[in-house]
Amino acid sequence: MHVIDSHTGGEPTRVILDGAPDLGLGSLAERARRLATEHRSFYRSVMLEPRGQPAMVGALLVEPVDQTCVSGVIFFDVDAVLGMCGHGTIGLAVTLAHLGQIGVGTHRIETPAGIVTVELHDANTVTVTNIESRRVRHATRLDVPGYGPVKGDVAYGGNWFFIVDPSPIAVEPHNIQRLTDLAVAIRQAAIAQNTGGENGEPVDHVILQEPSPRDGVLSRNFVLCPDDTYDRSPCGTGCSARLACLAADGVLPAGEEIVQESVIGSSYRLLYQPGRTGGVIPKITGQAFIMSEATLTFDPRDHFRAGIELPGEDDAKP
Ligand code: PYC
Repeated sequence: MHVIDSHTGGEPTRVILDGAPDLGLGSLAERARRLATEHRSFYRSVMLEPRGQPAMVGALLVEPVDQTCVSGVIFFDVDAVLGMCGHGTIGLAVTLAHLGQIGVGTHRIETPAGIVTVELHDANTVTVTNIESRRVRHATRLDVPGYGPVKGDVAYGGNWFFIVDPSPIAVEPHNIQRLTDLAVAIRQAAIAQNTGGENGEPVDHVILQEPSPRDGVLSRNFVLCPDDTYDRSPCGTGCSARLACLAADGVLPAGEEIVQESVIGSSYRLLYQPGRTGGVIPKITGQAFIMSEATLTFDPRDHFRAGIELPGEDDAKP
């Protein structure tokens, strides 16, 4: 299995070029469902330590249905198949450029959440135009065991986010463990209290947000991913959900650019245009860098060939 690893603002992406199971035909959403239900051990083996690393997102290249797209892609982390992934799309565009498959310019990529476009500005800098993003609940209250009531918005940006602004815990690197514990408790409460998308979609990510102390940077976030790691980048789909909230609150006009940073200080430039159905079309600009090109091997004699699975770990999530 050949892979290329990159990182976008510190968040790793592993693009799988070959050697993955055949997901058959159908829409990308159907193939993503098949990956999630029939090939869980495959994608976990690629993401888990020692072959993978915490916070890594996989990007499986598949044939697009829409032949105007340069590629189809299904993203996943160690715990879930994702609808879309912003940092992963930036990493994918830089990887396709590295392989000589795309050049500077605009290209379409098909994801389970819909078609996104990437504008490659140079070898590392990419603007992703995401699918239409929307806020579905405003200032909704959750009772979070161990923490009490927490208010936040539920918004969609290709994944489902519960967004708390301002964060009750300072969004600082020394607080990462406390932020993680709070965000996990919020996600569990959102699921238990049926506080998700319009059609019952469960919240899969949590954002704890606050103003940034840095000049020219609007805000800083901590983003919890489905695998309980935090996004080292400001999270492209999370920024999309956040833009939908800023637009719905009337505090950010269409076309005005802001800068969003992550808890480790990596940043994206963001803006939106109005969407067709009342939401926003986000544009996210960031940079990715290639880190390695590798061949993954799965030696049958290796006790840990499927990754390190600690007892109870794979069934601990809600
Ligand atoms: O950038 O959208 C994103 C993302 C989702 C999970 C990790 N990164």
